[in-house]
Amino acid sequence: MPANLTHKYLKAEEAYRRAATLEDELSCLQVMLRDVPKHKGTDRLQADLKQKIRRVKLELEQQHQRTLGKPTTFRLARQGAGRVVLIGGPNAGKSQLLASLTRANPEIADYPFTTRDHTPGMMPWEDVMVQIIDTPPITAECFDPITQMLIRGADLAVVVVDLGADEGVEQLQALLNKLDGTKTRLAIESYLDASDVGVSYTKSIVALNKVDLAEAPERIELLHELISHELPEYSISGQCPKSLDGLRQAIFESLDVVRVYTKTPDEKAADYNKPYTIRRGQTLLEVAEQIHKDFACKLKHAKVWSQAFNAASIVRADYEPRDRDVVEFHT
Ligand SMILES: Nc1nc2c(ncn2[C@@H]2O[C@H](COP(=O)(O)OP(=O)(O)O)[C@@H](O)[C@H]2O)c(=O)[nH]1
Ligand SMILES: [Mg+2]
Repeated sequence: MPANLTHKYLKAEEAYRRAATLEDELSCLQVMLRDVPKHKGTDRLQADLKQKIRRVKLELEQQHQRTLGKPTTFRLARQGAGRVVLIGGPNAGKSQLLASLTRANPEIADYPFTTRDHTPGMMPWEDVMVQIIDTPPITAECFDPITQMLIRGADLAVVVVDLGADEGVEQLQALLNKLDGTKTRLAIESYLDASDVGVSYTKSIVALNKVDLAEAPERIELLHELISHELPEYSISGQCPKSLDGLRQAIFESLDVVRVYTKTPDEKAADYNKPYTIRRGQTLLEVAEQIHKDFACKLKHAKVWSQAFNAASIVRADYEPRDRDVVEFHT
């Protein structure tokens, strides 16, 4: 046993001995490796710790895949104006970001693989809500089918990159490679590749996370030297709500949502508290369907107050609303 091991090291070693879960084992080993005095006399101990960490990580991933193999169905109702999925490597800060953007309470910890499940939350933006879903980490070894399914179905994927560790850049590369090996991939816009059956691209952005740390600028530079990707990037700190304004706006704008406020002929003003939301390019028919299934069939015309016209206009059901139009339906 090498001499002059710190108190912190010995405490972590004791906790490691008593660790009940693989997660606990891993976090203790990581503390031990950080705290072991770095000199020739501890070379063997350092190598030993690194090997143990590799082994526990492998076991964790196997455990993770076993538990994922079990559920065959997974249903998470769509809510709000759109669905956004947070993806990334271990420890990137996905759960922290979900907690900062929404009112959800995901588990946040400084060791990998804390997110066992897919946790949804709702992000308020102006007068709409956007559904945000936290996911387990994607690594070279592990990309669970539920996350894949969620990415495919999402309106936007936010790739969270860890600028707090040297591995952050590798993890991004591993994630991009992993997805490129499947039929679910990331791109500037969502589309289905017509020439390659079943290959689907989901609109994505990159969130460079933990810019509050001093090493962040260097790691961004490294990322740009090593990885060429086409996705828009946003620098954020999940722990600093103020730094998230740009990301929030980018998320909302990427959904390409149009808000429509409705009023009845008797009402003087529209209900501005609860807009109906449709995708840009959809018509008044889609709004009517959200109000009531039968309503769309009965629709004769509508009166629209739009910033695009000077005065109220009478339009037909195939009218494509602009954001923040006020609509009065006539049946
Ligand atoms: N410095 C810093 N640390 C962060 C930030 N966001 C998350 N972390 C830390 O990074 C670790 C992993 O965060 P977590 O959200 O659990 O990562 P996940 O595995 O991607 O869900 C935790 O110790 C967080 O406190 C950030 O913006 N800045
Ligand atoms: Mg997590």
